[in-house]
Amino acid sequence: MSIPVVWSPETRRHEPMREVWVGVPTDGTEVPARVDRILDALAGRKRIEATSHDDEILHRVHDPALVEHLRTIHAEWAEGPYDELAGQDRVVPYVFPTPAMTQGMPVTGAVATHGRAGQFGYDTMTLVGPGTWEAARAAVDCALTAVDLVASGDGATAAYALCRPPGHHVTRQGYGGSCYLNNAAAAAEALRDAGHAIVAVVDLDAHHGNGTQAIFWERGDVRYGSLHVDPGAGWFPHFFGHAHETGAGDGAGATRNLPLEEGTTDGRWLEAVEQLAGFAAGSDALVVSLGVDAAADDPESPLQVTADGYAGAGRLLGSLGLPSVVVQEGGYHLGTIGGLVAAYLDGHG
Ligand code: SP5
Ligand code: ZN
Repeated sequence: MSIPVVWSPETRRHEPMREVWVGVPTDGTEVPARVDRILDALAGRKRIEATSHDDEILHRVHDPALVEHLRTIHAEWAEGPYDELAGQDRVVPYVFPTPAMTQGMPVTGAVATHGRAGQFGYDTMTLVGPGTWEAARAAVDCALTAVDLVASGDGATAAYALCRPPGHHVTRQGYGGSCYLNNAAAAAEALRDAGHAIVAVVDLDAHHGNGTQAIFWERGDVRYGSLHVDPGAGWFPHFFGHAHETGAGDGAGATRNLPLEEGTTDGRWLEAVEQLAGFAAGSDALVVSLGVDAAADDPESPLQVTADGYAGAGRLLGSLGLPSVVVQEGGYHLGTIGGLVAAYLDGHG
């Protein structure tokens, strides 16, 4: 039986328009058309619209203050003078209370909207616009509906959630990297609730999923394994994703990072996927963070993976035979993303 596709029309409502990169507005890459390109390529599969879920799971993987911030911040920004004064209709932070500023002192929440933006947003590339909340929240519903399908025992041993915007860069209390809410983390938490004692998250996106890693860093019941372009070679998210990051406390040894050289092609990439399949083996359920931005045509990464590579990854992870929720992450080349997702899902089976 082919893997069903869970989606929501609401996920089209986030329109990033711009990403402020090194201080300069550039065109947004994580565009609504991604949804339709992927849907087109998956036209032959059973399609299920996401159902609404409450915030209970979301509030366990995120600080409720982050969730409330994302729900309300754009309306608050729109009431302020930012569009009129600065020509900026979307939320962009500019001061960040990192340790460079705080030095361990108690931090008092900022009153100004433009100050508060930097308490939750950790980069300038991830703007919040009028439909961002609705889309991000619908993406979480896609992930949770996919878990329902897999957990209900009605025959679906795998389901694909067409989540947009993506989520793996979102930590417990901070958003960035074109992500707002961590869909894969919500799926992993929901699979735990469904009775799966150990859940493995395998992250195939070209970038390290620092948010998912952070959320489960000290937990032994959710493992996180990722292969990605080496942050040590100068790539986003820069500060995380090195091989020496392996978890702490109860989660010691439950994080695995496989940084890859720029230009990595299918052979070496699939060896790394095989290592991650070994890392996930023995767990009770699987979440795949399926970014297809490792592909050769993708503008956001220097990895050189082909559709055959993604099909091979699907076969390696599908052959674990675990209940699986495949969650969409990145992938920005509109001409090829649909085919890459289809290749992975065909391989996973
Ligand atoms: C989910 C996901 O794949 N997020 C990746 C975010 C990484 N973005 C890094 C951007 C670095 C600079 N890009 C310049 C292009 C500006 N449009
Ligand atoms: Zn990515």
